Amino acid sequence: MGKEKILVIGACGQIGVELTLELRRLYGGSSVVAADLREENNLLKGTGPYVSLDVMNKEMLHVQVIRQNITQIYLLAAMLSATAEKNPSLAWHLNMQSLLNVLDIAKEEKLTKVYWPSSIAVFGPTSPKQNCPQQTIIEPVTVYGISKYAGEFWCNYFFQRFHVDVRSIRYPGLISYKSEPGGGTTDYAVEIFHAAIEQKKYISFLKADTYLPMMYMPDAIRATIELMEADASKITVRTSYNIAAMSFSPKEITNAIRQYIPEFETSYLPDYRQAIADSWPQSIDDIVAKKDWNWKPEFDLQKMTRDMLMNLQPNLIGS
Ligand code: VAH
Repeated sequence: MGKEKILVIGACGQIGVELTLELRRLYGGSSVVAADLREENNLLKGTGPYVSLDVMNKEMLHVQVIRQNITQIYLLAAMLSATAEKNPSLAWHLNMQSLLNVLDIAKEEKLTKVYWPSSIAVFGPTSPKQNCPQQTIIEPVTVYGISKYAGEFWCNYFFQRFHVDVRSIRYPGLISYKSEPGGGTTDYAVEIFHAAIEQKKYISFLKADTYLPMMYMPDAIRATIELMEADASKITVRTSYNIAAMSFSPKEITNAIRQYIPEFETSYLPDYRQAIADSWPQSIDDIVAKKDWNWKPEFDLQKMTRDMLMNLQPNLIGS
């Protein structure tokens, strides 16, 4: 196989920044082209090529794939759950057409691989709340969940029908310190760290006991790359893999932070995002990912909290 050339679309988003940096660390800066509608993220500057690109402009995207000799595409651009509820038709259009543009081009240009993230948001209120399995009743009630579940079937279709090697993971809520999340229902779990450090208090838009599946970004990035590097013969799921690391509530993460910032206080003012969170499972069964490609998380709530605070406010953490 010739030298791989990766295009990361949505490279300036919460996942995109860290995924681009890790792909460049593994494969070399010049082998990973970062693309986004937005201005290049400061953390990416000087680490490899950057192109301004609108994934909804299929012709322009096709030109870039050919011009840059792209062999793999990671498509991370999407409108997340909370924002999508405010713009249903725009969210559906962006989340679906971007994927169809990429899958069509991958088929035409015979790309070696495509990555596209799904989410535990595909599950709805009729799915099991605890240890929600890979295959079960799946009836999404959010635009984001509907678009991600539909996208999973498009991935499976392009694999079965056109042999496009597209792979996908249903991410839990992701927590990171390098780049801001954008418009998600789980974003409270990132905001709370910044509020704890800066104001010593936080107003949570979810109730104290709202349990959700969550994951620290380093685990999510490693899972993505392990899935993409797995031998194709090991991949038995061509919709999207469940993966899990931990589940916690706003109350629990507050207590974890208070171990380092004792005076930190959280108050609770649920908003429209509470109904979105209540429609999702509280925990995920990822036995299939463990079996197929040896998935294993490394960060739990305590380890994540320590790492987040160590990176956001080093003097908080003793030796
Ligand atoms: C969101 N962070 O909140 C995303 C994620 C499981 C949630 O997909 O929309």
